[in-house]
Amino acid sequence: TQVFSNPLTDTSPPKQSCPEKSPLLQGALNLTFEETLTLKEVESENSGVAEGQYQPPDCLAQQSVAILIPHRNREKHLLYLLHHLHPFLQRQQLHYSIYVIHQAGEVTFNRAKLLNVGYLEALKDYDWDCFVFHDVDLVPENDFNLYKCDQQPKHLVVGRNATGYKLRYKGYFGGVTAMTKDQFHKVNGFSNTYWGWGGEDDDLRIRVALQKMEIIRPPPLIARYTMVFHKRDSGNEINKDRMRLLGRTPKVWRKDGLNTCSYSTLSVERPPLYINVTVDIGEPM
Ligand code: UD2
Ligand code: MN
Repeated sequence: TQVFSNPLTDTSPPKQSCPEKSPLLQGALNLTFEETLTLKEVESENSGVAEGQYQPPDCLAQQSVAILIPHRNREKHLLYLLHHLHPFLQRQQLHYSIYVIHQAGEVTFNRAKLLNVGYLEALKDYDWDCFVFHDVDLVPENDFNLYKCDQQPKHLVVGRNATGYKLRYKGYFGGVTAMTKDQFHKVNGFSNTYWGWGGEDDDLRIRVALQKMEIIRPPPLIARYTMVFHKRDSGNEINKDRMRLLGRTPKVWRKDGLNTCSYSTLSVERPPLYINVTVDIGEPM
């Protein structure tokens, strides 16, 4: 567990809570994606971040938030996201850490299981209030889109550039979502059984509905994202089994999720801007 100040030696006056609404917010942002951007530059722009973690310097954050990013072979997207997300979160006056959960090896990608691993690993560092499950290629366009948790699970991507900023379909719950520690625990996390592209976000929606929770969204003009262009990755082919899996979720969710997520952590590295958890999550059965 991270210690930020030593109460025995710290003589600074106790901090006040940060205001309900941060005075630093700017609203709609002008995003850039420079081909020549480097990690060194992003590091020097974010000197307040250490080992992936940040605290507002002069007030006590309203929430402590772990950002979890599933990742493999998308280094450029990760760089763009770090570049935009760090200042964005700092303007929101949050205490946060960014975790990148990197799937080792070449077997089929499993976004949902990586996010379960991220939740379990992040809780070893700190008792986070809130978890944001975040695609590596989605950059938020407006900092009124608060990365805080609410009374109900929150879907932060109403629209994005490629789809005319419209909700893709009713109930859509992909891309970027925020759930409290308790909300996510209550649904037993994500399913571990979705290998390849698709279905895992709908599965989470079913779990949320089974707990009589309701998905909330910020206003469409705020919940906007730019998705960095990409093709389908090799190793993440469409999951043809996803409809069948979705049919059995109500029966199996208690026995498929956080409580059955087995993996081995290969390394946990802490470069300045994120915590890099490299994990072997096994392969489809
Ligand atoms: C949609 C959803 C996404 C997820 C996916 C289906 C949106 C905006 N996003 O994304 O949340 O439900 O469909 O699984 O609707 N990744 C890697 N390396 C890989 C493959 C995937 O890092 O080789 C990660 C990365 O964080 C990526 C995410 O997985 O953003 C989702 O994969 P995608 O971007 O290929 O899928 P997409 O855009 O259709
Ligand atoms: Mn994508």
